[in-house]
Order: sequence, then C-alpha cells, then structure tokens
Amino acid sequence: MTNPTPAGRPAAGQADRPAQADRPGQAARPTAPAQHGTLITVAPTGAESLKSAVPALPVTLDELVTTAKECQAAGAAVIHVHIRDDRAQPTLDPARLTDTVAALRESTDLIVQLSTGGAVTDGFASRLAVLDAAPDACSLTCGTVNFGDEVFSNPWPFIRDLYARTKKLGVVPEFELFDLGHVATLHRLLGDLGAPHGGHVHCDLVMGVPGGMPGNAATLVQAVSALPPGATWSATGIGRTTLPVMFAALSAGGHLRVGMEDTVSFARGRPVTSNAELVERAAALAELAQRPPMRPDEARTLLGVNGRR
Ligand code: KMH
Ligand code: ZN
Repeated sequence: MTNPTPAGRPAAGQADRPAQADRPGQAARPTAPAQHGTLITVAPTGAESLKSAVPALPVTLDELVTTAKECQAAGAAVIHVHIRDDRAQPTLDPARLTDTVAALRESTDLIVQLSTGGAVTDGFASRLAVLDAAPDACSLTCGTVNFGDEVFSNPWPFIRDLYARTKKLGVVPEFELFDLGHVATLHRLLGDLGAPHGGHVHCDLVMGVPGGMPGNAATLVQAVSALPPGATWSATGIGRTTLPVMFAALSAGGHLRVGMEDTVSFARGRPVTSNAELVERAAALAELAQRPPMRPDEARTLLGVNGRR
C-alpha cells in the first residue's frame, strides 16, 4: 500500500446505503439526486486501442501502476483493468493478471476490478479464469452486443457461470450494461442466483458503443429506471458521448467511469494526454455538483468490497 488520497480532501459524505438485491424483477425507482459522494472509476487501457496509435495508453505494468497512483490522487476509487503482453497486445495471461493485482494493491488503495470482458477475441474459459487472480471486483457483462464491426459475446450460460464463480470466490461483480436488454438479463440473474458477493448491486451503463444503447440523457434515464431497487450505478459514454453521459449521470444521482478505454479525445482535435486528466475533469464536475469524489475506503463500504485479502 499506499498512495494517499488528496491531502485535505473531505470525506465524501454519507455513502449510499448498501442494498440487497431482494426484489429482482421489480421496477426500480429513479435514483433521486442525493447528497452522496461520487464514485469515480478509471478504465485506463481497455483492449481496443493500439499503443502505436495512442502513445499515452498505459500498457506495461510500470505504466499502469504510475497511472493508477496519479488517478487515485486525482479522485478515482476503482480501477477497471485490462492488461497487455510484451507486444502491447491484450492478454488474459493468468500470471500477469496475478502480478498486476499484487502491484496495484502494493502501490495504491484503489479497488482492483479486473475485466472479464477482455477483448472480443477472448474465449469463455480464459475469461472465467480471470477470477483466479483474486481481484477485489470484476466486470460482468449482462448480454451480447454488437461492438462496432465485431460481436462482444456474452450468452446466458456464460453469464450464469461467471456470476456463480464470483459468488464462490468472493469477488464483487460490477454489472456492465451495454443495452436495455442487458438490464432484463440482470433481473433474471439476480432472480435465479440471488444477491452478489457483498450483498450490493452496482451497475455500470456503458453507453455509445456502436451497436449498444446510445449515449444520451433520455436513454440513461430509461435504463436507470429499469434497474433493480437499491442498485447503484455509474455511467460512461464512449468517444464523443463522454461528456453528455457524464453530465446526465451526475444530474441523475449516478457515479462516473472515465478513462482511455472509453475515450482517447479530451476535446475535439485534442488527444487525451493521460488518464489522470480525465479523472481530474470528472472530479471537478463532481465537486461542482456538490458530490465530491469518494475515497477508496468509502467506495469499499458502498460496494461491499471486503478489506484486503
Ligand atoms: N473490451 C470489450 C470487448 C469489460 O471490460 O468487461 C469488453 C469490455 C467489457 O471492455
Ligand atoms: Zn473493459
């Protein structure tokens, strides 16, 4: 451990009360814009951008750890991790994943959330095996979606197996929702297998993927109103939908995900120079909304993530 959170940053206020997923299938109340802090997740790398095209992308373990420290200092509480091999290509190599979890834990207080989505080319077995690296948390996508010219495949049996494995191994899932149909599958999953490890349902709306739900305020409100009661949620907008989704999420009482996995342009014609500047922008907007960034310990309480293992 540990890279301290920004000096003097006050506690982010009362975290949302963890809720049980005890009424799956029921319609959710829209989340009132409450006086709680903002959970900021950084997704620094992803599996889609090439290092050659995006030199600021963190692809080595050193680059990832440096990015993680900077992003924690800027206000992030969770890191959503994809790793690369020695040629900067996406990989789910088990030893590398284990080393990455250890290095991030050693250097930061961030909640380490490994991607089980990987790249569109990754097979189900290697995606299930990601949990063997014993992260705090993992992503769990609730359905198949067209993904540009590709398909991000998440059939029901795989979703079910992955969810059962998170419960068995004590990993907190974050439910990734790329489309409204994924919300229906989330209800089915909770209805069949019960509440997640940690007892709290937290979702991430991934908006603006070509083939998924569009990244705009109307769609965000619709998706949020369909979530299970008591669920918390963050949202991220891919590419040019980043800012509209961020403003909509803040105004609707949601949390934020930002990072170079989701956008490599800071503004029109201006490439992102670091993940930290995306976190800094999100943190500044959260402060303006009077919902300051949550510290990692506050985020652990919100999400039901245990202490360090
Ligand atoms: N790279 C995408 C195909 C996740 O991390 O769980 C899938 C993805 C979702 O990024
Ligand atoms: Zn991802």
